Amino acid sequence: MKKLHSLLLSLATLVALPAVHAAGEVNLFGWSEYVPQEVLDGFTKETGIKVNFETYASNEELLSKLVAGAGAYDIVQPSDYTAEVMIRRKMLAPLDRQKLTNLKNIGPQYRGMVHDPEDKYTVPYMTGTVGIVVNTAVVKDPIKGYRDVFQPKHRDRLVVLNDNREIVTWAFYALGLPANEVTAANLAKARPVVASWIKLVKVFDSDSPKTALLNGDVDIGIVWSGEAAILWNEDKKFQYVLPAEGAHQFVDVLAIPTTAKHKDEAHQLINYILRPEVAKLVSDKFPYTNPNLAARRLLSPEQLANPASYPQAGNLQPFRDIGKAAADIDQLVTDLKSAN
Ligand code: N2P
Repeated sequence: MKKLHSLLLSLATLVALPAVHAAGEVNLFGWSEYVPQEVLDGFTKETGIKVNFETYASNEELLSKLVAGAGAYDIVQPSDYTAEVMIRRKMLAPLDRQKLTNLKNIGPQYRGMVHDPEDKYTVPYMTGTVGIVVNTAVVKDPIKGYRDVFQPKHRDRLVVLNDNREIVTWAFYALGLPANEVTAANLAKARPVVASWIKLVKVFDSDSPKTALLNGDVDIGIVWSGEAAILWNEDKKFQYVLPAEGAHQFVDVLAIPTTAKHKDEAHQLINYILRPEVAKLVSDKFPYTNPNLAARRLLSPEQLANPASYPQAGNLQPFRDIGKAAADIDQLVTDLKSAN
């Protein structure tokens, strides 16, 4: 009996071996400063699947590289409005829900959202807002909105995201225009505002806008909320303000391109990231708003009290797919920057 048992055991090992060797790889194309390396290492340790990781700093960069390098990426991480574009252009593969057993950890308010009403193509990764950070040790006057930021007295004391859609939308908000009504007439109204604002900015940085604030190179920023949350953790003098005129709320998602060559591995990595203890590691390193409610329950009271990570309700709106107008926005900001 004992012999039979050990024979069966060694048979099992033999059968299992090829599976270990077959453990493949998965190519992740994600935002910079957003996916902790230890999450990817943990996945590789457990599954043997190697994760190749490349980063970008804007949705436009993601789209152009994905088109150019079709087949090179197995998981991408677009913002909601860019996922909408990709779904419309049939660039995303439908997800196999059977393989995403941890999807249940995502809060109901983050399911069936407008960019993917049936949760067919995307899984929420992190959500957040774009708002103002003020170094209150230096800036004493109250900063409530975009117009308070872009004052001549703040010339060369500002860092803002290097993101054309964001910048133009701030001007829309300041003018009282609806964020997603990107018509030629509205762009013409925004143009002089953006032109005057760009002149005041010292640093354009989407990767790590916190750095210029931490170094004291600038005193005010318009940044991703997770960057603001890191600053608050460093020093409470960095206060987060959701602009009174209105602010962008984003949901960044994980999705699998139709051209992906490792779809099974991609599902495995997405499901791994959806585990509460793994999604918690994301919050620990990059304190955005975690849509994984099971992970949120593992966060400390301090993490949940960070006003940039978990802000009180503001005037928040999502960006939507604006079709060809996205190219008009790019053109406008590129022109104004080169004229500067
Ligand atoms: C991470 C930026 C993520 C926010 N660096 C973009 N929606």
